[in-house]
Order: sequence, then structure tokens, then C-alpha cells
Amino acid sequence: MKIAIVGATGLVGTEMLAVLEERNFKFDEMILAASARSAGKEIKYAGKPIKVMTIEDAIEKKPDIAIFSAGSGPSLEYAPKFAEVGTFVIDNSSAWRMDPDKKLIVPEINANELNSETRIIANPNCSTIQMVLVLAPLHKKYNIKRVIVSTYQSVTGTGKAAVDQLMGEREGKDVEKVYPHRIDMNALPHIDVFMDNGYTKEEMKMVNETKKILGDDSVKVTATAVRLPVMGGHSESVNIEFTNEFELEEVKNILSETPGVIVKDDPANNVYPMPIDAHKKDDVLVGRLRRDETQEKSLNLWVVADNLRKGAATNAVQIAEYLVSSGLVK
Ligand code: A2P
Ligand code: 11C
Repeated sequence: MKIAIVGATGLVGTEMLAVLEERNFKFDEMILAASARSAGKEIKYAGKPIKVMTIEDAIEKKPDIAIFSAGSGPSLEYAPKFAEVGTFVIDNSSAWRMDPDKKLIVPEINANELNSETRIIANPNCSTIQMVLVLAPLHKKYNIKRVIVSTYQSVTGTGKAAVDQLMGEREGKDVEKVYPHRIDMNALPHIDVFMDNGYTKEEMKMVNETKKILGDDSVKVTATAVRLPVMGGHSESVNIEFTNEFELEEVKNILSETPGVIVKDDPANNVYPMPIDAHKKDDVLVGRLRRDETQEKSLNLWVVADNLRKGAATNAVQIAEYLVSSGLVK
């Protein structure tokens, strides 16, 4: 079994290596690839140095699985080339997610859509994954009509350069800006590019990817995505309107039993999910569960997850684990 990580030097790539090691993922050879700038660099995995190579060299090695997190450009160009040599590609970029021929997978929800024909598998956007993991069991039970979500997103979602901008501004350094404005001591209602409809691409990812993962176009989603000077993970305020009536206790029980979700909801003792608690954890934390008192059959909740973990690396590694455990990769 050969596994390749494409974008191994990046924030998500680094987290992928940590998650593979923590979960003791079994392989015979690990192939690390990044841009030509990084070729020859050494990265340690389980204490042993591995040389980074170019993507072209990685394709020649014909890995069984390649997990990509190098941006949409390299994914569009190289994922089909890996697929041609028989590799299962798990792609963390937005390049293939809405392609009707590609599967968009959150393993706890829809891993069973994968089959031996699948070659390029899309990993959803981080802010979608943490929300949909909570929505899926509630949709099954009560049928969701509409979701209104506002996000509070960590700078790690943008990559290393954004972390450098935040820390540099905090230390009073003259830093290169990846955001159009200062991020420290600020809030930017602007993630990814603006679209013709006035929403950002990040907001539209949450709308479209949620429907695709739930396999239900009737679920209405509207989103406002905001970047904050936060590092541990993304937070989301989610308002959900159901078709069917619900009991709050039953909602808590359903979420407590949902794999990958942890309910942290004890406001009397100041217990609720926060990015500082989600950092480096694989679970999605949910709390502040309460009825929306202005409307029937409606619920408010707060959901937090490490965007580099369940929002990216962990979800991708779980897909790789499924490929192996289901026998699709031998
Ligand atoms: P490199 O470090 O060589 O630039 P981040 O999102 O944290 O900035 O990381 C992006 C990752 O994607 C890095 O590993 C980066 O490699 C890699 N990358 C960026 N552009 C390319 C490209 N054109 N080909 C291959 N890898 C790329
Ligand atoms: C952010 N959600 O926090 C983005 C990062 O489509 O995979 C991930 C972008 C994507 O900026």
C-alpha cells in the first residue's frame, strides 16, 4: 500500500501527517509531494525523514491513495493524472466538489456512495463538514426545511501566510497581507471571492455542498461567512427550521449518539464549545442548544471544530481508512 500526500508542506498537509500517525494508518510507502520549491526538503514522519518530491515524480510511483491539499489548480491538473494510473485521489480543494460525476464525502454520512469506479473523491469545505455532521441525523429525524448559518472562522483556513499576517500584526511587524484588511482586532465578512449574487464563494460552498452531502436539494441554506483573528477552529451559529416537531432533550440524545459529534452544553457552568477546546481534536463540538422562540419547530445551536482536523485532514484520512476497510484499496 502506497499513500501520497500532495501539499505535504502546507498547514493541512502537516495536519494530515499528524492524523495518519495518530491513527496508526498502515502503509508500506509514504510519498510526500509539494511544489518544485520544496522538492528535496525533508519532512519527518514517525521520527523518520522522508524527502519531498515533485507531483510528477509522485505520479510515477503510482500510489494506491493520494490525498491532495495543494489548492484547486494542482488538483484540477494532477488529480486526473493520478486517477489514470489507478490511484484513488481524495481531494481537499473545491475543484471537484460540485462536479455531478464526483462524490462529496463525509464518511459518517455517505461513505457508502463510494465504489470501485470512484477515482477522484472530493473532501468538502471545512465549514460545511462541521455543520452537516450535526444536520444529517436531525434531517433524518425531523426533516430540515431551512438553515440560517453565520460563521466565525479561524485564519488557519486560509493557510500559513494568514497565520503569519495575524501574528505579525499582533507583534506590530510590517507584514505581507493576504487579507484585504487588518485581521488582528478585526472581523472580515469576506471569505474567498465575492460572486455575482453578492454572496462569497465560501457562503455558496455551504449552500451547495450541504445539499449534495445530504442528497436533498430541498434543504434551503443561507450563509454569512466571517473571518476572525482566531486560530483553534471554526465556529458557527446555526438556526434550523424543521418540518416536524422536536423535543430538545431528544435532539441532545440524537447528537450525543452521533459518531464524531460531542455535545458540550451546560451553560449554567459556562460549558459550551470554543475553538480553543476544538484545537487538534477530531470531533465536532455542539452546544448552546435551544429553541428558537420566535418560530415554530426551530432550533438554535453553536457548532465548533478544528477546521484543519475534521474540516480537512481527519475527514480525508477517514475516507482513506474507508477505502481500505471496505476493500476498495487492497
Ligand atoms: P510549497 O510549500 O512547496 O509551496 P498552505 O495552504 O498551508 O499554504 O499549503 C499549500 C500546500 O500546497 C503546500 O504544500 C504547497 O507547497 C503546495 N502547493 C502550492 N502550489 C503548488 C503547486 N503548484 N504544485 C504543487 N504543490 C503546490
Ligand atoms: C477557509 N473554508 O476557512 C476555507 C478554507 O474550499 O477547501 C478551505 C477552502 C476549501 O478559508
